Order: sequence, then structure tokens, then C-alpha cells
Amino acid sequence: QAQSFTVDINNCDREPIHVLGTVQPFGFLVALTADWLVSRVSANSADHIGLAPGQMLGQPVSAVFTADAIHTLRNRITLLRGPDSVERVFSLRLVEGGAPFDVAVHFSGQLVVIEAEPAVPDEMEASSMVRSMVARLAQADGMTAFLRDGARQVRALTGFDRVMVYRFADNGDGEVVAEALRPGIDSFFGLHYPASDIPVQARALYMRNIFRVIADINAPPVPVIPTLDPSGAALDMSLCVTRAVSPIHIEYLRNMGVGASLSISIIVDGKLWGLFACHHYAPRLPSFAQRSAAELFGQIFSMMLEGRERAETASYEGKARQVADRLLSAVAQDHDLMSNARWLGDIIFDTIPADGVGIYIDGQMTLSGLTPDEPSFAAIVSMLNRTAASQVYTTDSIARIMPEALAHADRAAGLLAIPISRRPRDYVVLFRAEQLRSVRWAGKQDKHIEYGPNGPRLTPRKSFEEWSELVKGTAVAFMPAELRVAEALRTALLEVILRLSDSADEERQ
Ligand code: BLA
Repeated sequence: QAQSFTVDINNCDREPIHVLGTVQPFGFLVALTADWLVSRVSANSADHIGLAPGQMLGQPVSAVFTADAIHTLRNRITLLRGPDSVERVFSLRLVEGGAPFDVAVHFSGQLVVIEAEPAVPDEMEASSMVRSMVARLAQADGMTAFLRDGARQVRALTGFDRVMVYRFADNGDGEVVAEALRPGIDSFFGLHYPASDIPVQARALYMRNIFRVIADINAPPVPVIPTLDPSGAALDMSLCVTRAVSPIHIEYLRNMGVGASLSISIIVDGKLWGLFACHHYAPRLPSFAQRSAAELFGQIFSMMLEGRERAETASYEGKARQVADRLLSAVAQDHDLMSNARWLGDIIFDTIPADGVGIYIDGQMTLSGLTPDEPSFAAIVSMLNRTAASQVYTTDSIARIMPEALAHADRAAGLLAIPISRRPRDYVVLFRAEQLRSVRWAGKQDKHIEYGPNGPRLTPRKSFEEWSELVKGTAVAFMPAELRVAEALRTALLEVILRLSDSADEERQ
């Protein structure tokens, strides 16, 4: 399976990237059976320990590594917990008289996988650096500063030219929400890319293995021998540090002029929130100790982010309750405010950002800001009348439901409708303009770069264009917290409307 798959732009979400059967040459790999016989070796073993795969395959591990090394490895293996755990040993002498290696061990199915790279002394004392990094991060005031500091810290630790915080939307599209750069290179800040730039199987892998490095995009991948075991199975390299990378992604990096790439998963509430995505314009391999420290930093960063997001949501919803109260008491004083779209917009937009608002009460329409015109608004209301009653309704693309709405997408592409009475249905509708309006493209034309076999699609500019094509006619979606706030507003407004109609009844009597 692994060898017969030819990957291209259209099938890369099916490329089995965890069983490509190759490692990056900065390290070598040895896989052992449960009874500690060598069952697989990467073809570069001789470069590192002077023994070729042919001299090792089928041998007991004691014929290859020293008794001390085996003892240490065995001890570490007993520490492995759960299917996705990996243990690391720094500066271990694997062979008699040989140099020390930094080593990772884990289980892949029944096999023990040992990956080793020449040891580099931890001169930065990377793990103690993490402590002060985290302390600084804790002081960041607000989400923007927090994300930017995170990017700066990862850059300080890894020395990469560009460190981005790349955040995923619910549909998998991504946005560069923070960045730290070596002076003199173009910023990618604020740019958006389609979900397909990081295919689903890669994302699934990044949930299990939260750190990866591509040390040199031009280094030829080294085959692991044999590719298939006697039962025909390929080695599952999901958890490997030396795992070589999809040729499609290599082409993407090459087209961008990138020499090395590193990324760390940001996982919040059990979901892949985003990545620290790092580029270097020359080959670069931080030491294993530095990489471990960066990985640890990523984990702590994720937890802190989770805490901040929760606190932010709670304080946001608290503020929103105040807005609902303010609205309620103002309308109670002055009933006419209820049909004053500009006034309502001014109050609501602070809590639920939108570009325009339309009010529909008893067949009367008032509009303010960027909205459809009255006939289109009437058509939208009649569409809304077919949605579930007594419930906030939202879409990021009105045109998906009523194609004629594309005509006003530049002003009103998405909506959030708050029904404020039961029968006939009246509404307050918030509109958001097409999101492309608010997105900027900062990149210059890709200059003097020769594209790989899959052409210019595999560049940030083309993928930004693809994203733009995909999101045409759609607005930034209203978020769950915003929907909850809208629900609270609905209850408040419903109360006002009921009170208004009661007092109107009294006047009539
Ligand atoms: C992986 N694609 C990735 C990764 C990133 C991106 C960050 C993680 C691996 C790494 O650390 O390098 C995407 N990188 C970006 C984006 C920017 C960036 C959007 O710097 C923007 C500035 N990639 C494509 C297309 C395909 C594709 C069209 O663009 C397939 C058709 C595939 N991307 C692809 C694959 C991987 C990947 C297969 C997994 C690589 C691996 O871990 O083996």
C-alpha cells in the first residue's frame, strides 16, 4: 500500500503519511521485536554506529548495543504509559567506544522503536528556560499579547526565522493570528489558508504526536529496511521524531523558499486549536533537548490558553448580561427605541460584532449599517419564518439558502436572527458582510521561485487565493458564545415586547 500510492494535489488527504517508510537523515531508527531481535533498521545506520542494516537484521539487540545501553532502554520502556507515549534518553552510548546519542523509544504495535541522533550538550539548559518563558507568558495582558508572546518565546527557544501561531476555524481553515520574525522578512500575519493545506490525516496525527521537525527539506529521505515485514505490514511511524515528510508538503516548503520547518500542536479542550508553525530559510535542527523544551512549552501554552479562553468567555457573557439589562430598562422608558435600528445596533455591536442590523416588527422594517435593501430583507424574513420557532438562527452564508442573496453579500453575507415575538414573528437580525472585505493580503508576488511538479498551487499566495474562492459570499461565522448571548438578548427583548403589547391592550380598553 505504502509504495503504490502516488500522491498529488487532489488525493493528498488520503496519502498514508504515517507509513511512508522513510526517516530524515539526522537520525537513525532501529525496531525490535518483543523478544528483542532487530526487525528493521534505517539504511543510514552505518553512518551513525558503523553497522549496516545487513549486519543487524535478525540479530539479538545485544549483538548491536552495549549491555548498559540495553539496560537503560529497558528501564525506560517500562515507563511507557498508554499507546502514544514516548520516552527520551539524552546522551546515551549505544555502541562500544562510540559517541553518545540522544534517543527516543516508543512502541509501534508490538515493536519497540528506537530512534537516535548524535547527542548535543544542552548548553542553553532548555528546560530551565521554559520556566522563565512560562512566567513571562503568565503576565501577558490580553489574548493578543498572549499569542504574540507565545510566538516570541518559541522563536527565542528554537532560533527559527519565522514563528507563527496558526489558528484553525471550525471548518479547518486557518489564520495566522500571531507572528515573531527575524527582521527583514515578509509578514504572514492575518493571512488565511484553506483546510486542505493541512490535510485531515495530518491533523489527526498532530493530535497524537504534538511535535515535528523537518530539519532540511533537501535532505534525501532514508528508507527503513525492510519496508514490509514478513506479514506484509509497513512500520507505523506516527510517533517517530525522525519520520520523513510527504513530498507534497516538501514541495510546498520548497516553493516558499523554506529550508527547515518545525511545528508544535496547540491542543485546547481536546481539539487541535492550532499550531506553532515555524520556518527557517536554511536547514536547522535544534538539539533534542531544545526540541523537548519547545514541546513542553507548547503543552503549557495550550493549558494556559485553555484557561484564558474560558475566563474570556465567562467575562464576555457577564458583560453581555449587562447589555441585556441596559436594553431592557431603556426600552421600558421609551418604547419607540424598539424600532430604532441604529440605537439597537450601537448597543448590540459591542458584544456581538456585526456590520448592520435590521428590525422587523408588525411588517415594519428599519435598517441600519450594512444591510440588504427592504425587499431583500422581507425575503429573508419570510425565509426565517420557515426556521424553527423561538430560537436564535444563524448562517454564515445566506446565499447558500437563498441564492439571490449573493447580490448583497458584499454588504450582508451572513446573519444572526433573534426572534422577539411568537406570532406573528418579529425579528432583530444582525448582518455580517462578506469576510473577504476585512481580510488583507500582505504577501508580495512570489518572486523568482521555480515551482515543483505540482505547480504554483503549493504556495501561500495560491492557497490564500483558493481560500478566498472558497469563502466567497460567506461571512465570519457567529461563534457559540455569541449565540448564547443572542439567546439571552432574545429572552430580554421578548419580555419587553410582551410588556409593550400588554400596555397597548390596556390603552385600547
Ligand atoms: C503539513 N501544512 C503542513 C504543516 C503546515 C502546513 C504548517 C505542518 C507541518 C510543518 O510543520 O511543516 C501549512 N504552512 C502551512 C501553511 C502556512 C505554512 C498554510 O507556513 C502558511 C503560511 N499541503 C498543501 C496542499 C496539500 C498539503 C495543497 O498545501 C495537499 C494537497 C499537504 N501539508 C500537507 C501534508 C502535510 C502538511 C501531507 C503533512 C506533513 C507531515 O507531517 O508529514
